[in-house]
Amino acid sequence: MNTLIVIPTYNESLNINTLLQQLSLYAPNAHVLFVDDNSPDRTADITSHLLLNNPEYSHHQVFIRSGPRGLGRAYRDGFRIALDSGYDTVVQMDADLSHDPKYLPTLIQKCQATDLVIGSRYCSGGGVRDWPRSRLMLSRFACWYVQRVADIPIQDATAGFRCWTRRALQSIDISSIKSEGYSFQVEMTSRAIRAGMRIVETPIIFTDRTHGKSKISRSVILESLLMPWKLRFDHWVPPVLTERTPAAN
Ligand SMILES: Nc1nc2c(ncn2[C@@H]2O[C@H](COP(=O)(O)OP(=O)(O)OP(=O)(O)O)[C@@H](O)[C@H]2O)c(=O)[nH]1
Ligand SMILES: [Mg+2]
Repeated sequence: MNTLIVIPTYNESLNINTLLQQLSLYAPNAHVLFVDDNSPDRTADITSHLLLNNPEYSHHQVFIRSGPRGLGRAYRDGFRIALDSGYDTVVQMDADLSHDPKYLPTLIQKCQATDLVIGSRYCSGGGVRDWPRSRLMLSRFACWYVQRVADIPIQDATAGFRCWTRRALQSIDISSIKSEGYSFQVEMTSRAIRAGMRIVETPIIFTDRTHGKSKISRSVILESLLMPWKLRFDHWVPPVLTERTPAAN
């Protein structure tokens, strides 16, 4: 089974070295694709330098995007590359070490028996470490809101630590996903459910980042409030047919 770990990066230069070491430890056979948006702190250069100078990282790559930046944009490109390159299993995770690579073996192994595995903070056994109370409450509210409004029966639908099968990613028209922030995860989950994919949550302990800054913005929060309503409405509309049977003469 060949696995690609897709990691979007924006100003994560202080985290990359530790992340690469941890990835080698916990997922030595996986390939890694960093998708960088021309980070001003030179994350892409620093990462490329580390990859060039360590033979054990020879299968890893850095993809530098051009055009407007965004988490959703980076994931859309990363998933497209993963599918075009023929990977069977695709992991997505943050670069800031909030997603502990020690969970990778479990995520990848559980994915063999299902379509999508979500590393979940809010299922039994999961949790969050070091977040201020206000941040935890915002995150819990977001998950409750998504469950209710978009009718997604997942306890941590905003989670960004996931393992997808090729089949699950192919079941989603990724280029038509519009979201940028947390909503990207929610929209992908909703589409996977609509496509009949099986989803399993596995507990993780999420730790707040120690280096670098969060990229959460007001627009990301606004999008998170609106997107669940769009998804709820989409449930009422039949999927668009992309192929037509030629009319009989
Ligand atoms: N390529 C790219 N990556 C991004 C962008 N915004 C965020 N990221 C990356 O996406 C991941 C999650 O972003 P974070 O800023 O950690 O957001 P968060 O995890 O929701 O919030 P905090 O953990 O509080 O910082 C990290 O690896 C970021 O570097 C972007 O515009 N482009
Ligand atoms: Mg983070």
